[in-house]
Formats: sequence, C-alpha cells, structure tokens
Amino acid sequence: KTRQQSDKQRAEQVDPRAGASAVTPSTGLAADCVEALRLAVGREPDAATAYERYLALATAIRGRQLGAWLDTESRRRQAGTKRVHYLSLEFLVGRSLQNAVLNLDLEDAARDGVHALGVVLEDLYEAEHDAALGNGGLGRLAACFLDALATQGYPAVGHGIRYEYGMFRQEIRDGAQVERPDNWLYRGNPWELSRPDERVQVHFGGHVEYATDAGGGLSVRWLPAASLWAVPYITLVPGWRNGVSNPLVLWEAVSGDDFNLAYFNDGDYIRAVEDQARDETISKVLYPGDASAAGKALRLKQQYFFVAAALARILNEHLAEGGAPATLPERVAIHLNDTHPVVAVPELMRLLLDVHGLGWDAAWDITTRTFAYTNHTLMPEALERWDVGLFGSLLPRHLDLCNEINRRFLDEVARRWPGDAGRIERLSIFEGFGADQRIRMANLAIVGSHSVNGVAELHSALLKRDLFSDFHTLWPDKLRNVTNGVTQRRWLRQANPALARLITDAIGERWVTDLEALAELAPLADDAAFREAWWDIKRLNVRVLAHQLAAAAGGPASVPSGVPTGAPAGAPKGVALDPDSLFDVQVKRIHEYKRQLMNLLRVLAQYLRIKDAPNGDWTPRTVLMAGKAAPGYWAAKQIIRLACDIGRCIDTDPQVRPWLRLVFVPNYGVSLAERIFPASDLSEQISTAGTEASGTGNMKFALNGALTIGTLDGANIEIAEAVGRENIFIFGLTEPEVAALRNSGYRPRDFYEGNAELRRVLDLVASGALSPGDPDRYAGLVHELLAYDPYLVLADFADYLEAQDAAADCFRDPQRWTAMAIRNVAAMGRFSSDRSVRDYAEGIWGMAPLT
Ligand code: B1H
Repeated sequence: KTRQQSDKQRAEQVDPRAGASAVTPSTGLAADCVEALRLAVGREPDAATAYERYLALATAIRGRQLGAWLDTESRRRQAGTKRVHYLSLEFLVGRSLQNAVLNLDLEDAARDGVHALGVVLEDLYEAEHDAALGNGGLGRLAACFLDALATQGYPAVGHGIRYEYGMFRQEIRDGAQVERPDNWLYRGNPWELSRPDERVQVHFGGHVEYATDAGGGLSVRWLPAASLWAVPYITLVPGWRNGVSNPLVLWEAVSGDDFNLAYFNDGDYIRAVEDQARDETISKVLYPGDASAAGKALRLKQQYFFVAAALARILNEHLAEGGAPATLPERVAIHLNDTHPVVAVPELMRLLLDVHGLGWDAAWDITTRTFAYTNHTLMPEALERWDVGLFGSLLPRHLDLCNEINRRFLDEVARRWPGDAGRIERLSIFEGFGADQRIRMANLAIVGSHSVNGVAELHSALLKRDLFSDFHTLWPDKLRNVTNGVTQRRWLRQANPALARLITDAIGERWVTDLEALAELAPLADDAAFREAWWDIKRLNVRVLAHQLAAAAGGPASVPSGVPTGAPAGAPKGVALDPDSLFDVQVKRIHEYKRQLMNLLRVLAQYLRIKDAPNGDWTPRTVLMAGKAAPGYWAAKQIIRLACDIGRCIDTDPQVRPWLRLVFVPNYGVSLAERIFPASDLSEQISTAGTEASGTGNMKFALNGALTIGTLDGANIEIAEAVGRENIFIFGLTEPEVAALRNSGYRPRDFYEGNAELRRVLDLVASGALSPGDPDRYAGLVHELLAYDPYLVLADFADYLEAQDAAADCFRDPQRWTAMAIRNVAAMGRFSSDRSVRDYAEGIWGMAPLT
C-alpha cells in the first residue's frame, strides 16, 4: 500500500498533465458505492448479487468520468483546440471497469468501496460482459487509439454503432464452431449515457428532384422514401490519470414512427409496426465477417446510418461553437477507419451543397481538407465495391454526387494523361458497366481525402507499389505510413500486473505514458536476479491461465459429456496443462492467409517425431490456438475442426501427451486475450509475407515478454528490426520471394514430394485417421493444398520447422530465453498506440494536445 501511494506521488510529480485540479477525486468513492447500490440499483448491500455490486461501483465511477468530460470540453472550447472524429464501424473495447479504475487512479478507493459492499474487486471485474463491438485487429486498434488520444490529451470523439448484438459467442460442439448470439446489453450497460434529445434524423431511398430556382441556379432536393432516428449513446474514455475524458458516441437506430404515417392513415397499423421493426434492425448486429466485404443492403444501411448521424452532429457542434462551414477543416479532422465509413465523403458534400448552399469548389475543398483515410488490408476480397443499383436505390443523391466527383476527378486525370484510357479505367471511382457497375470505395476514399495511410512499413510500401500505384503516381505526397500500436495501459499495466510491477520497480513508471522508457530495461537482461524474477512471473502467469482453462473445462474428469461454455476443446477434463512446458500460442481470427493450418501441420510433424522416438529428450510444449471463423467461411471452420481433432488424438495418446499438447480455446476475445498474452512464451506470427497488413497481437505478445516466431510480414518486420534478429525467430519466404515464386508458377506438389516429413504429415491428414468417424473430412483440404496452396504453406513448411526447433532449443536454456524476452520488451517503445496517435495528430490531423 505504501508503495502504491509512492507511485501515485511520483506520477503527480513527474507527469505535468496531472495537475492538482486534474486528478480524479477518490474521496467518498466507498460511500458513493453504497449509495449507488441503494439509490441507483435499489438493493441493500447484504442482498446484492455480484452483478449489482458491479453496477453500483460502475455508476459511482461514471459520475467521476462525467465530471472529467465536462472539464475536458470546457478546456477544449476555451482554447479552441482542433478535435478529431474517428469514424469506425467497430470499437472492440472489451471490459471497462478495471480500465476505468486504473486510469482514474481509483484502485485503493475502489477496494475500500467494494470492501464496504462485502466482496473483492476482482469478482466485480469478472462480472462485466465484454463490449465486443468489433471483429478483430481493426476494431481493437480503434479502442487502443481512443485510450491513447485521451491519455495524451487530444480532444477526440469516436463514432460508431451501438450494436445490440456484438461479435458472436463461439462454442465448440463436437469439435466444431457453433455461433451463439452475444446479447451483451441484456442486463443493461452502466457505462453509457443516452442522449435522446440529441437524436438525428437519417434518410434513405426515394429520388432526387432537380429544378432551376428563381435566380437561375440549380436547386437539388432529395425526397427520401424513409426516415429514422439515430439516438446517440455516450461512453466516456478516460485518459491515464490526467483528468481528460473523451466521448465514444455509439448510435442506435430507432424507428421514426412519426414518418411512416402513411400506413397508419391507410389503417395498415400492423404493416407500420413491421416497418418500424425493420428500421431498427440497422443497429441490431455486428457483421462477423473479417476480411471479406459483405455487399449486403443492411451493411450499406449501417454504414450510411452512423456516418450521416456523426456528420450531422459534427457539423451542428461546429456551427454552434461559432464556426462556419468554411472553417471546418481548421477545427475538425475526420478519420475514416478503412472504407466502411467512406460514404461520409458524398454525405459531407451533400450537407455543404444542398443544406448550406456552398458551391462545388468550396465544398470540395472543405471536404478533402477534412477527411483522412486508413487502409487496413491488401486482400482483394476485403475491398468494398458497392453495386451501383443497390447504392442508388438507398442513396440516390449520393450516387449523383459520386458521379460528379468522379467526372471532375477523371477530367483532371485526362488533362494530365491525355488519351490514357487504361489509367482512367484504373483510377475511376466506378468499375464495370450496366447492371455490373460498382463503386470502388477505396478510390472514393483516396479522392476525397488529403491523406491515405497504411498500417505498417511493408503494407504502406505495397499500397504504393501495387494496390494504389496509380494514385501514388498521381499524388506522390498523399500516401504514407503510420505503423499501428497498442496501449500499454491495458495490455501490460492492466493485463499483467506482476510484470508491470517488476518493470516499475526496476525503472520507475514513466513507461506507462512513455513506452520508450522501456529501453532502460535492456541492461537488466544481463542481471541474473532480474531474469529469475522475470521467469518466475511468466511461470506464475502460465499457472493462472492453465488453472482457468482447467476450471472452464469443468475440472475433474467426472463431469458429464458436453463441454460447458468456455471449455477448451481437446483438453479432456482432468488432464491439466503443464505450466513448465513452452506455451506456444496463436490467437487471432481464423483465416487461410494467417496460416493456422501450417501451425497444425507442424504440430502433427512433432507428434510423428515423438511417436518415432517416445523416449527422446523432447522439449515439452503446450500449443494454444484460439480465434473465431466467419460463420460462412468453410475453410476457416475446417481449420478449427482439424485443430480439435488433432488435439484429441494427442490427448488420448499417453506416449505423446507428456511432451505435446494442442488446445483450441473457445471464444477468443479481449478478456481472454488479457489472460493469454501474459502467459505466453512463444508468439506465432506466421502469415504469408505480404498478406498481414500489420498485426497488433504480435505487439501485445512481445510487450508481455513472449518471443516471436514469425515471417517477415506486416509489423513483424519492424519488431525484428527493433529487437534485433538474434532475439526473434524469423523464418520463411520474404515478400519479394513470395511474389517471385508465384510468378514462376508455384507447384506445391514439388514441396510435398521433396520433403518426406511433410509427406507423412499430409498423408496422415488425408488418411482419415484423425477423424475415424468421418474419414473423408480432410480429403478436400489436402487436395487444395497440393493443387493450389494459395498461401504457400508447403513452401514455408521446412523453414518453419527449423525455426520451431531453434525455439525449443532456446527454451531449454531459461537464462538465455529470459534475456531475449527482456530485450524484446525493452525494444517495444515504438509499438505504443501513443506513438501511432501522435503520428496521426502531427502528420495528418494537424492537431496539438490540450494545454
Ligand atoms: C484488418 C480488416 C477488416 N484489415 C473488413 N481489414 C471487415 C476488413 O467487417 N469487415 O468487413 C473487418 C475488418 N481488419 C486488420 O486490421 C488487419 O488484418 C491487421 O493486419 C491489422 O493489424 C488490423 C489493424 O490495422
């Protein structure tokens, strides 16, 4: 306790932002908790459930956040500081209670408060449901950015959708993924604040009327067919102990019953109510598809719905604060998180032209100076291309505007490259003809923004070289890089308190707000006592995780059949994981390009080696895999089945089980990730070079002292540069080698025939022995690999095995392993989202923090 207090004092001395008035009041929190339990929840302390106590504490804390928000707002208005609005279809926030307690420096007070309620704080943390309003890296990045923005005192607002159902809950039944709805709001959400009076009308469909007005000018009227309300819900994002709080505005769709009066007048009451229900499906559910564009009407409606609401709010606030349309880019930056919110470009044009009466050139200048766009993927199937018929039927005015934007843009291109039809075709916002015509949302984003960035050095270089090469030739200064980052507050300080404490004891706690300070750890890699403490913490974290997974699996072997929720498939009940084994972990969405399949094939290779020499001196390993497959993605679901089948085969083999385990952990998400990263020894980052835009899990593992086994892909390259090649297990083809192999005609069968071990593994998978009840289960998968193997699994297999052997050897020397781990953490400074956000603010948004 004394230590915690001295930390606090030090923070107040060291951190210039933690001025006296900025510190969140912790006094009275205990009393506020009891009061909230009685007067907000309506329960006597001795009768309350854990969830009700959680509600009480959350309510007491939210009050303090509201105060900080009002202060932040008045500071911003007074100083006239520019503000960024981050538009994203996903915010993967996870839980909020512990994050708020730590960021507001309320831990001691909350412990006292919760003690007064008769429970321990950790139980209340666990009572909270994850806000899983995102698919994976893209959504979690948005959440890390909000934390970093608030911590550095940048005025910022997130805008997204208040999905009633977040990312589905994954169950594993009979070794296969089953999706269950994530009804995360069913007990209410104490963090959000609804603002029904600030609702915004959103329109769809209908047609556009053009007329010449009295002065001879063209007047345009969009006569929509339907309208509904967007109701904002505000969740506050607290900075780290700096008194700053920024809003995340999530919009809910509510039927505008007063606009569908026609049916009521016709007496068709039931039809009117049905329509109302249909409107409200807009904010019902998060699309669970990661990396492939959905192309569905509902998805386009979701995009326009929240974009229109956000822009209306942004413009209203700007005008209410005394701004004019023309000064928007001086006071406001709007960021487009991938192409999902790119309909914002024609929407802002519509507002400026049709509502505010500006001319085209002025409106276009304002628009392009306001928007910036981040691309998150090179995968062609993820690039959004809206069918013109669908787009025009929902947004007729916007389709007209896209045509006009394109016409003017292509005129410019034609002036520069007269007669270059090919270039015009490639740059055009539209592709195809007639019924097949589509809008290329990435092209619209680039044309409508002043800045376009990729998310890691390699990814940005490939955008310039391949996907956006014509745009790069046209506007050589528009494309740039901002490498992703993660917040060390959640991913180290909160998730791994033991390691965070060890680090702070060694170098102080500056790293919490300045990750570069971790460099001071480097000399300690040579300190035997420090290494021992480090290793012990890792083993302790592994024990905690192993214990949790066993508990989720239902404990003793006597539990009746049917694996309960959260149970690791493949781990027979009662078979505990070995906490001294090498914890080798791949957690991320299941996708072919991420090559979970290559990981599984090497597990089988290891299995066969052990079978060949059961008395060999093997390095014990526990391979954990977790991640969700998009519900319609058959190949990804097969990978999960294969993982479960292999896990079961190993577990039922007493010769192999002491040396090798494979566990597929169900329902990967933010809260599970917070347990897994601290308990990992080896981080699997094995995508085919040139396919993973950045990766952010790679950073979270390394920040928690896991060593990386990985390809030279995405941010792995920058991690390898930072930690040094001697502190990471790099293997596989490089991006140019991948391109060359593909160009020369890749024949996966050659690798099969040239590698006896690979042959045995694939023959085993094809044999049906892994799934005796369904022997043909993997015939198609093996056939595809031998005939096509689009992600070069077979080409990289041998090198991957070698790197795995090197990792195993290294792990047998804990001194050496730990020294490498410490050097990894010491080199993580530039992978903080604080640095990413500063790059955006200074290089793209033109913003400074509040003073
Ligand atoms: C990333 C997506 C994505 N890139 C479409 N693209 C989606 C695409 O719902 N959809 O339609 C959802 C998500 N997600 C990830 O972004 C990259 O794969 C990672 O490499 C990167 O680290 C992350 C954050 O930049």
